[in-house]
Amino acid sequence: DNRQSHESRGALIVLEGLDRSGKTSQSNKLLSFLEGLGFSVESWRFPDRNTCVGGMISSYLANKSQLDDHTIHLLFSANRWEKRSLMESKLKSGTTLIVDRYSYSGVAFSSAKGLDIEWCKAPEIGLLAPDLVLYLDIPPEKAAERGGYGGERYEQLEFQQKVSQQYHVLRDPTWQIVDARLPMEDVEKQLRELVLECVTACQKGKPLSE
Ligand code: DGP
Ligand code: NA
Ligand code: NA
Repeated sequence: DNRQSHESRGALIVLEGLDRSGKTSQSNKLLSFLEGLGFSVESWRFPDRNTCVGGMISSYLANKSQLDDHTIHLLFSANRWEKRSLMESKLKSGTTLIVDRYSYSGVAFSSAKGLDIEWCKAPEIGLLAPDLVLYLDIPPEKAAERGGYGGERYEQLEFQQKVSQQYHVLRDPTWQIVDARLPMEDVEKQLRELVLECVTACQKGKPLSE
């Protein structure tokens, strides 16, 4: 029985990786998996293009507007900040969040443009810390072969190679690296185990941190 007792919280689980690494498909699969086990769970993604700030980001990504690199960096961060309080209340009320991209994308993509990495990290301070980061590891060349990029601003091999290097610098002990070249079912199986372990630890009282 996986129903939440009143004091147990949900887990903040983040998927990270290059464009075309399979994050979106895997978050959908994790959502159905956890729902099937009776957990309260939602799937989120950043950027959240449905807010005003998200609309500005979306237009920038589609090359319909031009913004200074620092400006767009802060908008991506603001887009996470505007969801922070909802995120906290969901987690505290026992809902697990599977989040497609978070602060690590923020720092990896902007520092790949040459912005100072510490400057990039600063606006993320105070956001909720993920309990688990699932990094879908794929060589940029392999990702580029997968059905083509959608044509948004960052979806170019040379840039994704730089992003990949920056992700490498950002790895920390909350990360689990999964080989995203494996068949989808194998990736899914590994993610399921990692996620279950994490959700259980959070239910048992692992504290939420910033
Ligand atoms: P997606 O909707 O996951 O395809 O993300 C859109 C693009 O924006 C993708 O190339 C990754 C990039 N991105 C996501 N989050 C951030 C961020 O916080 N900062 C920057 N600079 N780029 C980001
Ligand atoms: Na994309
Ligand atoms: Na995606």
